[in-house]
Amino acid sequence: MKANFTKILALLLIAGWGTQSCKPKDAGSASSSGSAEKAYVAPGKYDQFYNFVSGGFSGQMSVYGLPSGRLFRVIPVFSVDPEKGYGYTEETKPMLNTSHGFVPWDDLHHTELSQTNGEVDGRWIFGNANNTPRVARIDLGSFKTAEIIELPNSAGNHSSPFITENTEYVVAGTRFSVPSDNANGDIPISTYKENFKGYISFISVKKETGAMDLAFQIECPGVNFDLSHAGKGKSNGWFFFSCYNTEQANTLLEVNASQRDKDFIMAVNWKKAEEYIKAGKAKKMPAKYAHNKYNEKTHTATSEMKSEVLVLDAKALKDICYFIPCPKSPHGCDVDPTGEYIVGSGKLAALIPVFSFDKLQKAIQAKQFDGDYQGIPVIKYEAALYGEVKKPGLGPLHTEFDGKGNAYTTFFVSSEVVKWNIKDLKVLDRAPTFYSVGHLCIPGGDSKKPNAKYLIAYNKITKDRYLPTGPELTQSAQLYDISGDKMEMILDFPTIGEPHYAQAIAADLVKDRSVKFYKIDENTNKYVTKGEGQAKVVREGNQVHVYMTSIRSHFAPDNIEGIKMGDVVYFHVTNLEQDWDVPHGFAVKGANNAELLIMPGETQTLKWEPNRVGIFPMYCTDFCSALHQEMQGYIRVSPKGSNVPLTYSLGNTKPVAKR
Ligand code: K7E
Ligand code: CUA
Repeated sequence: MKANFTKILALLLIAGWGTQSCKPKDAGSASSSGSAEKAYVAPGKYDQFYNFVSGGFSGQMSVYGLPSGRLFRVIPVFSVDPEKGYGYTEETKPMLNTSHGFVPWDDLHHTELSQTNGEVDGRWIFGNANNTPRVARIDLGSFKTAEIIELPNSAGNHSSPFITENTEYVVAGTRFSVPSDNANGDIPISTYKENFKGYISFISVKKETGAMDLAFQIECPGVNFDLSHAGKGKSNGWFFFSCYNTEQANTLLEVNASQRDKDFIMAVNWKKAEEYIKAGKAKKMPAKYAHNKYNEKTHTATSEMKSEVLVLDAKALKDICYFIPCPKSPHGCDVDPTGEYIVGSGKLAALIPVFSFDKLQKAIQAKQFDGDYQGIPVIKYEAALYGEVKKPGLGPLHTEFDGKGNAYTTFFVSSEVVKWNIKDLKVLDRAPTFYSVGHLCIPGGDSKKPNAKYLIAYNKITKDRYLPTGPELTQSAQLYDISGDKMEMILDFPTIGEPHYAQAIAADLVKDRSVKFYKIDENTNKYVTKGEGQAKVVREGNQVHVYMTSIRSHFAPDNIEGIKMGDVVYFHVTNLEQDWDVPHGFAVKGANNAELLIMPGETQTLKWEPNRVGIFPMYCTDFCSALHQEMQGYIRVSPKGSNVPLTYSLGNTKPVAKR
């Protein structure tokens, strides 16, 4: 019977993925013009919310306004971005350094805003790199990636970057179990069960500055950690991770990791883990991981390679990790605003189990265990279960909360959002999505205080919803008004990359902290030029450093001669503007590089190795004034060994460069 059930669900999943067989009946419907007004934000008016949306395989995070759905910015995080020079300038290259060297891309699935007392505070937002495991912190003053930390002993950092209620920790669980980094990894893959381990990481976050550090890891059985959420309120001090592949399969997971009737949610007592760390119970493990920081004064990133991590052994310590059975291949793992209810969403389950934190605590005290799983106690399902939502839909993935006692769960296969009551577990409303929704977001929807005016569904497949654009169609977001009893769709907009999780926050908590420009007096970049009079060109062997300034509407200098073949030229361009919204760009013909896009008061460096003799134009790429098109210059490149002296000028001045 069980096997049959699994087969049916598997078939449904396949069908849903490929052909839209589960397309809702009223799939053609759009929001009516009346409800469209609710999403209308008049030209010149501000939106009520910022929406920070993960870009999936774009590796970036995009920022939209709600309710308008207008795109404001794409923040480069894990992927190079030629538009902004991120990962191309000498200053930003170190941000993408890892133990594998420079990695120009990643897959960002989840965004998580910093919290104070369980409420979103608008200071930072975190993002996870799913491929080469990393966590990034983005500063919501500058909307720039401020810090990236790599995670050792991990592969596929998926259950991340979820945070505790005062942002004490950002956690990250490994999706792929792997042999630990310091073990011999040159072993048969079929020895998974003996040799592969699952590590979860706790990254500490400094209260004032946001500075991250890898505080400790916990070594756990080799399963796949999928998602996680921190306890809050009464369950603060605990973390919950969904795990699948408790079968420990290493091949054909779609079959082999769907065998067991129940997988697990792992409850982690992180306060206890902290005590063990203090008591010296962790072992120091050699590990290699990069920690990259961007400095707002030098406008330069640095990358430091770390060599050690503290590891606690869940099995030996016995009381920091517990497994709670959860049907079946759970994905989302969400905790309600009170901290009492933990919702597990089994992708192949026909119900949603809701666990009770109080019952979990009692079960632990009374040792209501069903044996253990590789040395970790397994709590009896019924002992931790509050109840089950019956027949909610097909393929539940993720749940958010409105703070009024309701939960909203997405269903990938049946393409819908379902609203249900947490207390009586009754379904209250369903709304179709177009199509195959993954994550959803309610502003503050995973915090203690949701701001539940809107719900946004992020859809994987759009099929016939937009104009065709070749073989790949856009993914999309759909906005619902949830202020009433029934969900009402009011807007539908395409997204950048593949959206997974997103978070939203009241605009007032972010907009006033926005940096307008950088003070030129505080610029301590090694190559800053604080005025046109200090602009210069300096030769150091075959390296030529151009200390250049930009201001509306010229560069200083704008004529440079005496560059020779074989030279490596560094243009250190300082934008002298001290006004909001006046970046200058900088590009040179033939440079194997992106442009620079330099914010007011900032210095950025473009490296150029000319490959031929001749005259090379350079120009400003950002339309900065009426005479932007005049903001240009020339560089003369001569043959190696030529005796053309190194000179530079602006207007009539033509000083000879000092050696
Ligand atoms: Cu469900 Cu990677 Cu959070 Cu996507 S994950 S949907
Ligand atoms: Cu500066 Cu255009």
